[in-house]
Amino acid sequence: MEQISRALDTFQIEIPSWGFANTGTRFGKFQQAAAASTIEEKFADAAQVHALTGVTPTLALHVQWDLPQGVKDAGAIKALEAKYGIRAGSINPNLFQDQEYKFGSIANPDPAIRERATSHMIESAAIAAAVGSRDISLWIADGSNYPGTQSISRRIGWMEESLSALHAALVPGQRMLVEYKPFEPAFYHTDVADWGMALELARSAGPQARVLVDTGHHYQAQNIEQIVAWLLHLNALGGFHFNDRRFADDDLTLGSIDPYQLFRIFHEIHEQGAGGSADIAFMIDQSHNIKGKLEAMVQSVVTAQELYAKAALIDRPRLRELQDSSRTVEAEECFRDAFWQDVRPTLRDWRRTRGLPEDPLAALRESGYVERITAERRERNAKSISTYA
Ligand code: PSV
Ligand code: MN
Ligand code: MN
Repeated sequence: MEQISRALDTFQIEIPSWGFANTGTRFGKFQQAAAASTIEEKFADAAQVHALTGVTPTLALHVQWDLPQGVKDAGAIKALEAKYGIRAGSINPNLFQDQEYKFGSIANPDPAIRERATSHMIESAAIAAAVGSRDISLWIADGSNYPGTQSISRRIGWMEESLSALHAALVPGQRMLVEYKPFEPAFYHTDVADWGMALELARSAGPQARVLVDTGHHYQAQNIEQIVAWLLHLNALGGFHFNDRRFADDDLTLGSIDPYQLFRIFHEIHEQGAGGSADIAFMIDQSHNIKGKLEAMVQSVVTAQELYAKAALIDRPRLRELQDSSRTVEAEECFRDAFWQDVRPTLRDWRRTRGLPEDPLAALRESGYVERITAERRERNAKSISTYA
């Protein structure tokens, strides 16, 4: 109980504004009457998740979707923070939706487009400063679809220039997180395709830059926990986007396909004594359209807590001893022993002693919140056909 409590007391996880909105796949989307379509609704939903779980005090914002007027919207965000008791979390510039980004944003061969993309990132840093949020989270969707059609090597230099310009605009304490992804939307080459590229770009940008690991952004056989171990070792891990997948970047709810994967990642964090470190931003990045948005978010938060607690339970001194004497099966069983433990009763106690509902999902159902927002939002959502609010 004590071990679990200590781990959980320092565990918080950020939830994404877009996880409450109607989103879809490349092929279409199934609209949900209860989906949030205004920034206020996203704050309201986030506040509900925080009231039920107690561990989601911040909401990640996507600039184009949530602050369409840029820094001018910062005042409105501050007002929502005060009203709902939820703080703005990471600020995500949008470098992928404008028509002019067809051939890239900060790696576009057109210097005028690179310049505008860079200004957008710098404005995002200004938004972050205005709302008092630390991290600017960068997903560079740039790439190309056919061999020979873009200069892979010149684009590296353009990205370095642009990211250095952003770094120069950061205020002390701010961080820029560089997210990588192997493919999609580009299908021949992606400019920031893996952790090596992200790490090098972060390093060349400067000391306030770190790497962001999205669990859905890897090839199938890749050992993600090993990447995490290396990034921790190099003091280069800025944070995570958690989600799960079966095939590619499926954005399914966290731990739904392979909970053991996330357990192994959390183990590496505890192993290097980085549990509870404010320097590692735990964030959820999921946007499926089958589960109810609120239910899916609560489910993911609870699953994250369970897996984090399980990983904290590993008998580390014993494991080290077994590893050092290469007792393979015993070491593996020591490791798995923690994974197989049912931590849910302890989690219920932990919640009760903190005045939280023992079963946040059941409490969500009993609260009637989803029914209420469904009734309130149904008519407007039925009329809306846009993907993102
Ligand atoms: C891209 O696949 C990504 O993971 C980035 O983090 C974006 O900001 C997010 O998804 C948008 O849904
Ligand atoms: Mn992501
Ligand atoms: Mn993704």
